[in-house]
Amino acid sequence: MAAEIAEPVETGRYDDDVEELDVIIIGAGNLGLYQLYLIKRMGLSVRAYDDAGGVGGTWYWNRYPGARFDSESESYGYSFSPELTQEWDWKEHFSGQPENERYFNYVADKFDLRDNIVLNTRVVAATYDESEARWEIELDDGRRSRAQFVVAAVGILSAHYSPDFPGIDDFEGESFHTSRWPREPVDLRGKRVAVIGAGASGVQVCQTIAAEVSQLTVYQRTPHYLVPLRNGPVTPEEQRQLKDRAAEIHRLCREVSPVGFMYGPDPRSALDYSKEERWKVYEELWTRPGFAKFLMNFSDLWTEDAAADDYSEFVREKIRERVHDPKVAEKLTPRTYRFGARRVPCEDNYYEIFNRNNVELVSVLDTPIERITQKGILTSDGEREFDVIIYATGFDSITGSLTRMDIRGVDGQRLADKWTEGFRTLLGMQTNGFPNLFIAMASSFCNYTVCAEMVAEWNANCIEFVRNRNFRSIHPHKEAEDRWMQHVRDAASQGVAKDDVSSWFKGSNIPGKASSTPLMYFGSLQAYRVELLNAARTFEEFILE
Ligand code: N01
Repeated sequence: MAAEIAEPVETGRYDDDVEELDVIIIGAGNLGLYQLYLIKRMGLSVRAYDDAGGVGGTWYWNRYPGARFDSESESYGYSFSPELTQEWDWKEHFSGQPENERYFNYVADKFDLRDNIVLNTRVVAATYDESEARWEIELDDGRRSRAQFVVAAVGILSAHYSPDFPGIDDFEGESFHTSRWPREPVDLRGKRVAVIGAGASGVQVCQTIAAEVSQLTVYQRTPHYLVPLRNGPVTPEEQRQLKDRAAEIHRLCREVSPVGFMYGPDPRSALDYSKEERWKVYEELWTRPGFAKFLMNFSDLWTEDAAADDYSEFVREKIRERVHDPKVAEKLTPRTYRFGARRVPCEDNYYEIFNRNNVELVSVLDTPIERITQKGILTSDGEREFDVIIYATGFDSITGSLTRMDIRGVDGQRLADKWTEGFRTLLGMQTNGFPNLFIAMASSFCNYTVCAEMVAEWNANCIEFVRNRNFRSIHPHKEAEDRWMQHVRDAASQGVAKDDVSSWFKGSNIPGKASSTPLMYFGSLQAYRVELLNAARTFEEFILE
């Protein structure tokens, strides 16, 4: 049943130098594919461009060993088509990259999207023509296309980031970034491998390769709180039950869980119970797969300081139980911020790899990386030699993939200039001075597909509204942006969200990036949905021309 991964094909057709369209979509990943489906269904001319050689976005690029969902597969799959949900069999509860890539290819085929997708093609610039109220985009091969609307479905984590270590080009071995992993298999067996970065990507790589490499050295800066994933195959009986429950699962994700998962929080307050009672609840939930162990937990773990402190100590205790050497365990234990202040990665056997003789943990807080050398990595305690260096150093999130393009709005203003002091939008959807540009970031803090579907639907409705009412363009008032950005700041000012730790949620993981305003919205998904519905009720926060 699973679709084969299509070979990269060039599907765009150009009769003229400049193709005229109704809608241009930048990106053929999770959000872009659904956006394309919706726009096609409206009968508009549309093309999606993607610099990847295939569809799937994140699940095309992040093909490093061990890459997989940490949302339950059935909640990460689209909900818009009951037929698709019934046809597609997820093989694992937390599906791996190869199957995820097949899923998005299956979607592209099933909904006949391929003819509208141009692969291997990067959008380098987009310029708004005020006199015609149309965008013109320039592609990396010099071709151009024009459309009334542009949906930048470029993904929240697609602009990969590599620190500017001195000597990075001197290294004579092989180097890879997790997010630009080659399509051809990389043989790491018996090699001396360094992994720089210990976030979700680094953790998945390390636990997957530790047993096959001759030496693994993990360069960690800030330790994460990690929770066990507890993945497993979906049995035929579970498959049937999941399909029977599909509508309910999708409703839970959209309407009940504050963060788009298939389970809701316990409304009780942790602080109403004794420590013994609380830790009994934590222990019971700890046996559950994925995020359930904290998303089904007391609802105030994130908002009440004392509750957050308590749960953080519980998770620290779990780390100490699994790592034999107390000094190594201490290096792996977060002390400077609370559980949930950064995106929590899941793991299978990550902590146990540090009990192996061939794995070493280097805390770059104690011994900073000074330079990359011809043979390996030099830290303040000396040089270690490697055959391979893997950079698991993350992303210039949310804004990075937009500001790397030359996007110019009204009066030639550059988007990158507008956001020098920080990210400014209304609802993460549009920004003043850039009419008819949909940022399409799914930037509510939640299970990605759940928010991505809402965002794509909002964009499609908005485009329909503008066209049906014979407006030329839409973009938000500055005052509306001010209101929204204050709301975003307020939502991030409570509980663990206010902890001071480097995070892609805020942009503080990138040196020099403005990080005073969060890039993500930390209110509940339901609050975000109400904001979206209200905005589309009257569009009074928008300038319509
Ligand atoms: O990136 P990260 P990621 N010197 O930013 C370190 C999603 N995702 O690719 O913590 C030394 O989390 C950096 O150190 P520090 C998920 O949403 C999902 O791992 O900043 N180290 C950190 O350890 C996730 O949150 C899955 O101090 C440096 C690491 O690099 C998001 O993607 C799987 C450094 C970067 O960690 C990003 O995850 C994978 C330097 N100069 C990813 N600069 C799923 O399971 C950076 N680092 C679905």
